[in-house]
Amino acid sequence: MPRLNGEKLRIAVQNSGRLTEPSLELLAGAGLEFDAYSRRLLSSVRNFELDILFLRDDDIPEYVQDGISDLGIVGRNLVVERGADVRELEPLGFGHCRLVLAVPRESEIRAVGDLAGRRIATSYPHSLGSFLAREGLEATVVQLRGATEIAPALNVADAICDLVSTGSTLRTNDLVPLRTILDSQAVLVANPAALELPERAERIQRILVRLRALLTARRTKYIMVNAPQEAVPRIRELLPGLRSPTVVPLAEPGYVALHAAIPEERFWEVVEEIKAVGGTDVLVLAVEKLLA
Ligand code: PRT
Ligand code: ZN
Repeated sequence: MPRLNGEKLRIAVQNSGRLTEPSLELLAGAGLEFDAYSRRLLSSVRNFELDILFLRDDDIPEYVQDGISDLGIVGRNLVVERGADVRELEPLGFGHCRLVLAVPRESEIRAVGDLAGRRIATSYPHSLGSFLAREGLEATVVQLRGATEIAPALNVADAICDLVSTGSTLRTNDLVPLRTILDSQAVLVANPAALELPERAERIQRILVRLRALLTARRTKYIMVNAPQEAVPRIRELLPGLRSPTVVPLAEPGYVALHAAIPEERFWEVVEEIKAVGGTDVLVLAVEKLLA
């Protein structure tokens, strides 16, 4: 059941954990004004018809699926594990991790196929079960609620299936990764029925536009570069900006400044190429919001 037209929109956010700060920072960065210092169950956004619900991350997929909240910010890993019927609207660029199969360094298990007939400890039984089924493997799934990484040392399991971000937990426990079964990050999810109600869908869309403007801006750099006039055609080809770059004449005859917004992932490559064709004095600025 979606929440009814006219009722305030709700977004569920983890109440205390890894995703809490980046989620709130994202909402604030998108221009939503609210007080979250006390982490009550609910906080009202002052300048948008939206309430923020603070929940355990484990509950968020179901709350959004059941329409108690229209939107949620949660790890994709949990959405997949719960098989929640929600729509993923946008990856949010934080909370990156991988669900990984790992074994003790000294283990004779060398490949995924060697897991047949073995015990695998995990708090992701559903994701692991689907992976084993896809691979046509039969293994015993040992369901744990946490501290999966110590299961092999305790001889509770021969392998583990757990989330990894830096890999330091694996190293500390002398475990080595065998295979990644899911790539995850925090995602914005929506109740599918809410997306079918025009008035709710329209408000969800407005929030999405604000979030995307911020996310795109975070992935973009604004660069200004000085160059001799004759290098402009070549530099223009190098700049993958929104439209063509802005070209401004400099006081020094024969010189111009080029301004353009470029994607962060191509930044260094582009700067090197610009310098190679005569560009100098590269100035780089962060972008606050970007609406294409
Ligand atoms: O109380 P609540 O249920 O709300 O919180 P929680 O303890 O269940 O969740 P929390 O805050 O630990 O994680 C929330 C979400 O963060 C997860 O669902 C993932 O989407 C995401 N995330 C990103 C991670 C990690 N990275 C991560 N490294 N969640 C957990 N870990 C754990 C992992 O389980 C392992 O124990 O960190 C350890 C490995 O980390 P590295 O850095 O040593 O590899
Ligand atoms: Zn949790």
